Amino acid sequence: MSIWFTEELHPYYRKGIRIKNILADEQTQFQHLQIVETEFFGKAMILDGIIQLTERDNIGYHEMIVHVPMLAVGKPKRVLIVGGGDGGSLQQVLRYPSVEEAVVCELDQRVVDLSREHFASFGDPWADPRATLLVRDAFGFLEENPGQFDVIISDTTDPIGMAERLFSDEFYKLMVRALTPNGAAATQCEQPFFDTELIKTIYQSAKALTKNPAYYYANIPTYPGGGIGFMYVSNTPWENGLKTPFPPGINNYINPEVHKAAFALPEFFRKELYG
Ligand code: SPD
Repeated sequence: MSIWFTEELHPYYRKGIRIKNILADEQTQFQHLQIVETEFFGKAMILDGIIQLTERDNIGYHEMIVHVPMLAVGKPKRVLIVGGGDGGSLQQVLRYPSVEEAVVCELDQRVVDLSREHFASFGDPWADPRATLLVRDAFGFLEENPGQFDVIISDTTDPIGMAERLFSDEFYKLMVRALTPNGAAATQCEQPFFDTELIKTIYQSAKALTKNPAYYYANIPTYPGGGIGFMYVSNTPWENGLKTPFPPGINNYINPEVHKAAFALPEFFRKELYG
Protein backbone atom coordinates (compact mmCIF):
# COMPACT_ATOMS: atom_id res chain seq x y z
CA MET A 1 0.00 0.00 0.00
CA SER A 2 1.25 3.49 -0.75
CA ILE A 3 -1.05 6.40 -0.05
CA TRP A 4 -0.80 10.02 0.97
CA PHE A 5 -2.10 11.24 4.31
CA THR A 6 -3.17 14.84 3.90
CA GLU A 7 -3.69 17.21 6.80
CA GLU A 8 -5.89 20.16 5.95
CA LEU A 9 -5.22 23.06 8.26
CA HIS A 10 -7.31 25.67 6.49
CA PRO A 11 -9.31 25.66 3.26
CA TYR A 12 -6.17 27.24 1.75
CA TYR A 13 -3.39 25.05 3.19
CA ARG A 14 -2.69 21.31 3.21
CA LYS A 15 0.35 19.16 3.80
CA GLY A 16 0.92 15.50 3.06
CA ILE A 17 3.12 12.59 4.00
CA ARG A 18 3.35 9.28 2.20
CA ILE A 19 2.15 6.28 4.18
CA LYS A 20 3.13 2.62 3.87
CA ASN A 21 0.82 1.04 6.41
CA ILE A 22 -1.91 1.74 8.95
CA LEU A 23 -0.93 0.11 12.25
CA ALA A 24 -3.81 1.23 14.46
CA ASP A 25 -7.05 3.03 13.73
CA GLU A 26 -9.65 3.48 16.44
CA GLN A 27 -12.18 5.86 17.87
CA THR A 28 -11.31 6.27 21.54
CA GLN A 29 -13.69 7.78 24.09
CA PHE A 30 -12.31 11.19 23.10
CA GLN A 31 -10.82 11.18 19.60
CA HIS A 32 -9.91 9.38 16.38
CA LEU A 33 -6.48 7.84 17.02
CA GLN A 34 -4.31 6.49 14.22
CA ILE A 35 -0.76 5.13 14.18
CA VAL A 36 0.70 4.88 10.69
CA GLU A 37 4.00 3.77 9.17
CA THR A 38 5.25 6.51 6.86
CA GLU A 39 7.75 6.32 3.98
CA PHE A 40 10.25 8.77 5.47
CA PHE A 41 9.31 9.81 9.03
CA GLY A 42 8.98 6.36 10.63
CA LYS A 43 5.81 5.80 12.62
CA ALA A 44 3.44 8.71 13.17
CA MET A 45 0.60 9.35 15.60
CA ILE A 46 -2.40 11.18 14.19
CA LEU A 47 -5.26 12.49 16.36
CA ASP A 48 -8.48 13.67 14.72
CA GLY A 49 -6.64 14.00 11.41
CA ILE A 50 -3.72 16.04 12.81
CA ILE A 51 -0.15 14.74 13.03
CA GLN A 52 1.00 14.78 16.65
CA LEU A 53 4.41 13.23 16.30
CA THR A 54 6.62 11.14 14.07
CA GLU A 55 9.60 9.02 15.04
CA ARG A 56 11.91 11.08 12.86
CA ASP A 57 11.12 14.64 13.93
CA ASN A 58 9.44 14.50 17.37
CA ILE A 59 12.69 15.01 19.25
CA GLY A 60 12.95 18.71 18.34
CA TYR A 61 9.48 19.33 19.71
CA HIS A 62 10.01 17.39 22.92
CA GLU A 63 13.49 18.72 23.66
CA MET A 64 12.41 22.31 23.12
CA ILE A 65 9.16 22.21 25.07
CA VAL A 66 10.89 20.50 28.02
CA HIS A 67 14.47 21.76 28.31
CA VAL A 68 13.83 25.49 27.93
CA PRO A 69 11.75 25.79 31.15
CA MET A 70 13.69 23.04 32.98
CA LEU A 71 17.07 24.70 32.35
CA ALA A 72 15.69 28.13 33.32
CA VAL A 73 14.59 26.80 36.72
CA GLY A 74 17.91 25.01 37.22
CA LYS A 75 17.15 22.09 39.51
CA PRO A 76 13.42 21.42 39.22
CA LYS A 77 12.01 18.85 41.62
CA ARG A 78 8.30 18.63 40.81
CA VAL A 79 7.12 18.69 37.20
CA LEU A 80 3.64 18.53 35.69
CA ILE A 81 2.95 17.59 32.08
CA VAL A 82 -0.51 18.48 30.80
CA GLY A 83 -1.39 16.09 27.96
CA GLY A 84 1.80 14.38 26.81
CA GLY A 85 0.32 10.89 26.96
CA ASP A 86 2.72 9.68 24.29
CA GLY A 87 5.58 9.88 26.84
CA GLY A 88 7.98 11.95 24.70
CA SER A 89 8.04 14.93 27.09
CA LEU A 90 8.17 12.67 30.13
CA GLN A 91 11.27 10.95 28.74
CA GLN A 92 13.07 14.32 28.53
CA VAL A 93 11.89 15.47 31.99
CA LEU A 94 13.23 12.31 33.63
CA ARG A 95 16.74 13.00 32.34
CA TYR A 96 17.12 15.52 35.21
CA PRO A 97 18.53 13.90 38.37
CA SER A 98 16.92 16.74 40.40
CA VAL A 99 13.39 15.60 39.43
CA GLU A 100 11.69 13.79 42.29
CA GLU A 101 8.21 13.59 40.82
CA ALA A 102 6.81 13.96 37.30
CA VAL A 103 3.02 13.94 36.99
CA VAL A 104 1.38 13.46 33.60
CA CYS A 105 -2.24 14.58 33.40
CA GLU A 106 -3.57 12.95 30.22
CA LEU A 107 -7.23 12.57 29.35
CA ASP A 108 -6.97 9.62 26.97
CA GLN A 109 -5.56 6.32 28.29
CA ARG A 110 -5.46 4.93 24.72
CA VAL A 111 -2.84 7.53 23.73
CA VAL A 112 -0.62 6.16 26.50
CA ASP A 113 -1.31 2.50 25.65
CA LEU A 114 -0.73 2.77 21.91
CA SER A 115 2.34 4.96 22.35
CA ARG A 116 3.90 2.38 24.68
CA GLU A 117 3.23 -0.24 22.06
CA HIS A 118 4.49 1.67 19.01
CA PHE A 119 7.06 4.27 20.07
CA ALA A 120 9.85 2.24 21.61
CA SER A 121 12.30 5.12 21.22
CA PHE A 122 10.59 6.85 24.16
CA GLY A 123 12.05 4.07 26.31
CA ASP A 124 8.98 3.42 28.51
CA PRO A 125 9.43 6.40 30.86
CA TRP A 126 6.26 5.22 32.68
CA ALA A 127 8.32 2.52 34.35
CA ASP A 128 10.39 5.18 36.18
CA PRO A 129 9.26 5.31 39.85
CA ARG A 130 9.27 9.11 39.71
CA ALA A 131 6.52 9.11 37.04
CA THR A 132 2.81 9.26 37.89
CA LEU A 133 0.08 9.03 35.27
CA LEU A 134 -3.27 10.65 36.08
CA VAL A 135 -5.95 9.90 33.51
CA ARG A 136 -8.08 12.99 34.03
CA ASP A 137 -8.79 16.50 32.89
CA ALA A 138 -6.00 18.94 33.82
CA PHE A 139 -8.25 21.82 34.91
CA GLY A 140 -9.42 20.17 38.11
CA PHE A 141 -5.92 18.97 38.93
CA LEU A 142 -4.45 22.46 38.50
CA GLU A 143 -7.19 23.91 40.68
CA GLU A 144 -6.36 21.44 43.44
CA ASN A 145 -2.58 22.07 43.34
CA PRO A 146 -1.65 25.75 43.77
CA GLY A 147 2.08 26.50 44.12
CA GLN A 148 3.11 22.87 43.67
CA PHE A 149 5.20 22.61 40.49
CA ASP A 150 8.62 23.96 39.57
CA VAL A 151 7.93 23.30 35.89
CA ILE A 152 4.71 22.78 33.93
CA ILE A 153 4.77 21.56 30.32
CA SER A 154 1.53 21.94 28.38
CA ASP A 155 2.06 19.33 25.66
CA THR A 156 -1.32 19.39 24.00
CA THR A 157 -3.09 18.91 20.71
CA ASP A 158 -4.23 21.94 18.73
CA PRO A 159 -6.89 24.38 20.02
CA ILE A 160 -9.77 22.53 18.41
CA GLY A 161 -12.70 20.87 20.17
CA MET A 162 -11.93 19.64 23.66
CA ALA A 163 -8.39 21.10 23.64
CA GLU A 164 -9.55 24.66 22.95
CA ARG A 165 -9.84 25.38 26.70
CA LEU A 166 -6.13 24.62 27.11
CA PHE A 167 -5.34 27.80 25.16
CA SER A 168 -7.64 30.05 27.21
CA ASP A 169 -6.85 32.81 29.71
CA GLU A 170 -8.56 30.67 32.36
CA PHE A 171 -6.09 27.83 31.73
CA TYR A 172 -3.06 30.14 31.84
CA LYS A 173 -4.27 31.61 35.17
CA LEU A 174 -4.64 28.15 36.69
CA MET A 175 -1.30 27.01 35.28
CA VAL A 176 0.62 29.99 36.69
CA ARG A 177 -1.16 29.56 40.03
CA ALA A 178 0.07 25.94 40.15
CA LEU A 179 3.72 27.04 39.67
CA THR A 180 6.16 27.77 42.49
CA PRO A 181 7.08 31.52 42.58
CA ASN A 182 10.17 31.12 40.38
CA GLY A 183 8.82 28.16 38.44
CA ALA A 184 8.48 28.12 34.65
CA ALA A 185 5.99 26.75 32.15
CA ALA A 186 6.20 26.08 28.43
CA THR A 187 3.12 25.53 26.31
CA GLN A 188 2.48 24.25 22.80
CA CYS A 189 1.70 27.58 21.17
CA GLU A 190 1.08 27.06 17.48
CA GLN A 191 2.41 28.66 14.33
CA PRO A 192 3.27 32.35 13.79
CA PHE A 193 1.90 32.53 10.21
CA PHE A 194 -1.37 30.73 10.79
CA ASP A 195 -2.17 31.51 14.41
CA THR A 196 -0.92 35.08 14.91
CA GLU A 197 -4.02 36.39 16.71
CA LEU A 198 -4.23 33.41 19.08
CA ILE A 199 -0.54 33.72 19.97
CA LYS A 200 -0.92 37.45 20.62
CA THR A 201 -3.87 36.81 22.94
CA ILE A 202 -1.95 34.13 24.82
CA TYR A 203 1.09 36.37 25.14
CA GLN A 204 -1.11 39.08 26.66
CA SER A 205 -2.44 36.57 29.20
CA ALA A 206 1.08 35.39 30.01
CA LYS A 207 2.29 38.97 30.38
CA ALA A 208 -0.47 39.86 32.79
CA LEU A 209 0.45 36.83 34.93
CA THR A 210 4.26 36.69 34.87
CA LYS A 211 7.25 39.02 34.48
CA ASN A 212 9.19 37.30 31.70
CA PRO A 213 7.04 35.52 29.11
CA ALA A 214 8.54 34.97 25.67
CA TYR A 215 7.73 33.08 22.48
CA TYR A 216 10.17 30.64 20.87
CA TYR A 217 10.15 28.34 17.90
CA ALA A 218 11.37 24.95 16.63
CA ASN A 219 11.59 23.45 13.14
CA ILE A 220 9.44 20.33 12.89
CA PRO A 221 8.81 19.38 9.24
CA THR A 222 5.62 17.39 9.81
CA TYR A 223 3.80 20.28 11.53
CA PRO A 224 2.03 22.98 9.48
CA GLY A 225 4.47 25.55 8.15
CA GLY A 226 7.34 23.23 9.03
CA GLY A 227 7.47 24.17 12.68
CA ILE A 228 5.77 25.09 15.90
CA GLY A 229 6.15 27.68 18.64
CA PHE A 230 6.01 27.59 22.40
CA MET A 231 5.09 30.17 25.03
CA TYR A 232 7.58 30.41 27.86
CA VAL A 233 5.69 31.64 30.94
CA SER A 234 7.63 32.61 34.06
CA ASN A 235 8.93 35.25 36.43
CA THR A 236 12.37 33.74 35.83
CA PRO A 237 14.02 34.96 32.59
CA TRP A 238 14.50 32.17 30.03
CA GLU A 239 18.10 33.40 29.61
CA ASN A 240 18.90 31.91 33.05
CA GLY A 241 18.76 28.54 31.31
CA LEU A 242 21.70 29.43 29.07
CA LYS A 243 23.96 29.11 32.12
CA THR A 244 22.62 25.70 33.19
CA PRO A 245 24.37 22.55 31.92
CA PHE A 246 22.20 20.15 29.90
CA PRO A 247 21.09 17.03 31.80
CA PRO A 248 22.85 13.69 31.23
CA GLY A 249 21.93 12.00 27.94
CA ILE A 250 22.09 12.92 24.28
CA ASN A 251 20.44 15.98 22.75
CA ASN A 252 19.40 15.65 19.14
CA TYR A 253 18.01 19.12 18.55
CA ILE A 254 18.80 21.59 21.31
CA ASN A 255 22.30 22.95 21.88
CA PRO A 256 23.32 26.31 23.38
CA GLU A 257 23.10 28.11 20.00
CA VAL A 258 19.69 26.65 19.12
CA HIS A 259 18.42 27.44 22.64
CA LYS A 260 19.31 31.11 22.24
CA ALA A 261 18.31 31.43 18.58
CA ALA A 262 14.87 29.91 19.17
CA PHE A 263 13.80 33.18 20.83
CA ALA A 264 14.82 35.31 17.82
CA LEU A 265 11.62 36.05 15.93
CA PRO A 266 11.17 37.15 12.31
CA GLU A 267 10.59 40.91 12.25
CA PHE A 268 6.94 40.81 11.12
CA PHE A 269 6.08 38.52 14.00
CA ARG A 270 8.28 40.23 16.59
CA LYS A 271 6.42 43.50 15.86
CA GLU A 272 3.04 41.78 16.09
CA LEU A 273 3.88 40.21 19.43
CA TYR A 274 6.14 42.65 21.24
CA GLY A 275 5.22 45.91 19.41
N1 SPD B 1 -0.24 20.83 14.92
C1 SPD B 1 0.09 19.70 15.74
C2 SPD B 1 0.67 20.07 17.05
C3 SPD B 1 0.82 18.89 17.93
C4 SPD B 1 1.36 19.22 19.24
N2 SPD B 1 1.29 18.12 20.16
C5 SPD B 1 2.26 17.13 20.01
C6 SPD B 1 2.24 16.12 21.10
C7 SPD B 1 3.56 15.45 21.19
N3 SPD B 1 3.84 15.01 22.50
